[in-house]
Amino acid sequence: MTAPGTNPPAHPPLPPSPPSPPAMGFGLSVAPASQPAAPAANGAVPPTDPSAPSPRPRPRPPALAPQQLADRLRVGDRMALGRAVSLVESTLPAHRAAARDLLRTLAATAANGISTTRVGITGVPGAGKSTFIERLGLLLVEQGHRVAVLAVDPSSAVSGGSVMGDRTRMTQLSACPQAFIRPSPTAGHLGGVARTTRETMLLCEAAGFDVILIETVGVGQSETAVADMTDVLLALAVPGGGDELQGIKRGLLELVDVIAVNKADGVLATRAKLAAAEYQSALRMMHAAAGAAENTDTPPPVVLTCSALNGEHIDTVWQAVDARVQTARASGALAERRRRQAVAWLDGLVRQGLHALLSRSDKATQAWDAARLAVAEGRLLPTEGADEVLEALLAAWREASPEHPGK
Ligand SMILES: Nc1nc2c(ncn2[C@@H]2O[C@H](COP(=O)(O)OP(=O)(O)OP(=O)(O)O)[C@@H](O)[C@H]2O)c(=O)[nH]1
Ligand SMILES: [Mg+2]
Repeated sequence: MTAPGTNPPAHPPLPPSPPSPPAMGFGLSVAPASQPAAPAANGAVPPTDPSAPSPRPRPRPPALAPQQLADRLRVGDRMALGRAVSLVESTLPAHRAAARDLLRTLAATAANGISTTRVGITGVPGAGKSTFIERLGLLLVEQGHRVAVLAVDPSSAVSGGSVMGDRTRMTQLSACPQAFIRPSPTAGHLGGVARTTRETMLLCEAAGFDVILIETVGVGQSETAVADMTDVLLALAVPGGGDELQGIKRGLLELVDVIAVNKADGVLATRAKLAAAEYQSALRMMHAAAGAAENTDTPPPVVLTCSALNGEHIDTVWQAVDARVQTARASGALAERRRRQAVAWLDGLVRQGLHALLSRSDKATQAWDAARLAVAEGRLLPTEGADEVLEALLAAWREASPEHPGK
């Protein structure tokens, strides 16, 4: 790492120090080992440059009280936003508590949150999501928006990187002061990633970012997770070898508002148009069938083509996305959607919390295992088994409560 002939830096960057919560406030100057480095002014995680002189340890930034952090965040202080995001991404109990305080403080004075636009962008790996977001982000900034780009990426633990890890597709946008780009946190569990993405979204909105773009790879439950936290879902498709609908899952068709067949350029231009026509007719049929069954009058998804590489028709795609949001905003459907999402978020957190409580207790997990076995062998009714497990959970909760410090 160190060039020949140069002295090794006195303090190597990012030593794997054990997690240690800040003594007070939100300085986060001693970030847990799992934390990303402190964000740069544009919100990007700065690259560690081993050749950079680092003669003295960097002084710890002064700790910020929740109110101070909230105040700085509200005036768009990007450093404060970066710190706040690190805080919500942390799993340390002290940081979790501080993050909750911060979010509560911000929510208490939140302006009309519904004036922001939250867009989910999905598509198979390599569909061109990052290239598209770079183009769209720059277009939106040109129009006077402030744009935050986040990610929900359940596969990051497997791939070892994040969905936007390379950033090479967003070089211009990441240099733009009106944009804030945050790759997905490294936690691989979708529930955890989705939690921090939601919280980060709220922080970005409090900091004045009015368009939030959330990228996700089209695998597993990540599309549903993204649809559950955004106002509108855009799917990027790629022109394939003919059977276009193979590339798009049925479940997704029920979630998506706009489909853009990307890479409509060069030799792929004709195929992209054909693919779009196929999507369009299939969607119309499916939509008519679903509408008849459910008696709904939501409009069918819009299908378009674009080239993120050449920057063609990005504006048309945005207009379609924006039109959906504006219509929903005017009719009250957007407010209703966000209310439902908030309640679903609550439900998910409670379920996760219960599950975590259960799995932290040996007695409760043993009771569950025993009940599953007994139910499978027909010795116990599921209803009785559930009671036993919940009893054990209750006992675990009592043990973990503050009156019982020996948890
Ligand atoms: N021809 C053409 N290539 C494109 C277009 N958009 C993206 N690409 C290329 O497709 C490849 C993948 O692009 P990305 O933007 O990284 O795709 P992605 O969907 O973000 O990929 P993941 O993050 O890995 O899921 C790159 O080589 C891009 O240059 C396009 O409109 N036309
Ligand atoms: Mg990408």
